[in-house]
Amino acid sequence: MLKKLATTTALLFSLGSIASHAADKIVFAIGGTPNSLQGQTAQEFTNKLQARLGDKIKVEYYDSGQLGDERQLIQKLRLGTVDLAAISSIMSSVAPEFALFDMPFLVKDRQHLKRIDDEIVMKDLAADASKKGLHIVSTWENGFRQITNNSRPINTPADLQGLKIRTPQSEWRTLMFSTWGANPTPMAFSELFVALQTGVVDGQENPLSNINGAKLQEVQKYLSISNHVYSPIWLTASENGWNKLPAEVQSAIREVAAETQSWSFAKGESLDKSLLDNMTQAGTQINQVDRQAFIAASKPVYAKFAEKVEGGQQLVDRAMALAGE
Ligand code: EAX
Repeated sequence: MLKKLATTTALLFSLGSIASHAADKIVFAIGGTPNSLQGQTAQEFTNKLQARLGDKIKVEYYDSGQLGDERQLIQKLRLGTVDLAAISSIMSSVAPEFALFDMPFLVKDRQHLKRIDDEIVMKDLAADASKKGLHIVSTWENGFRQITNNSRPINTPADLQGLKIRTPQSEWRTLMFSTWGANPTPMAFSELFVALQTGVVDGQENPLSNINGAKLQEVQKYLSISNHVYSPIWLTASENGWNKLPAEVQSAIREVAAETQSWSFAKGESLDKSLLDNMTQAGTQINQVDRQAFIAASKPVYAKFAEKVEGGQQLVDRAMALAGE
């Protein structure tokens, strides 16, 4: 009897583990809203991947943090309850080298980003993430980030003095904003609308498509175009989860993700233009920041990166050398 019970238990366990790595579905989740660029990109990827995989495997896609914010999604990747997730600024909390993308005014344009992706992200940063158990599949666009707030137009860092600015849960983004004189308040994106509406924070910084996707302009008066950071968003799996996928599913994901990259850069470029027009018409007060004043005030952030992250200075130098003319 005891033996039989033990055998049954063993059988149940093995069935359980087969079920949790079932090859018949891929769970994919993001934190952003459906009409943000990351939401549109993730939907595009889901549609193409589903078409490519056919009926055998169902791609189950969840947006708007339904399965958790990005921090929780990283945990779920590790646990194996989520197979793929789009992870943005908080990637530097997993592997500090990713804070390269938190060096203000480093990425010049999308061509520059593409070169950084090929030469640095996929060669070096992906290896750094891998050591922490995460597998970077592809780099998509979250976007060039801009500052909004309810107090005044931001022209120079002095205008940020005393303002409570929500940042993602990234120590580097908070360092950037405190270096500029603001009072940074990290929180999950899903909590942001209410925090702005109730005045818990005065402002925030995000790409236009995230601002528009979450209707933040309804609770913000001023938009200051700063392009202070280009945030990529990484299509990410856990190393364990990825290695369990059949080779043909891995290559389908990789190839569809690479096609989606070009789609996301092109879409990001067009949204940056159209959304600015939308927001002007909606009555948001828009200005351009004094870029030189911000660059001058950003030196301590670069210095800290070189000091705290092993090989940090080299990463910055290599990324800058890829800027072209
Ligand atoms: O889904 O937390 C943030 O501000 C990031 O831009 C995130 O990607 C939003």
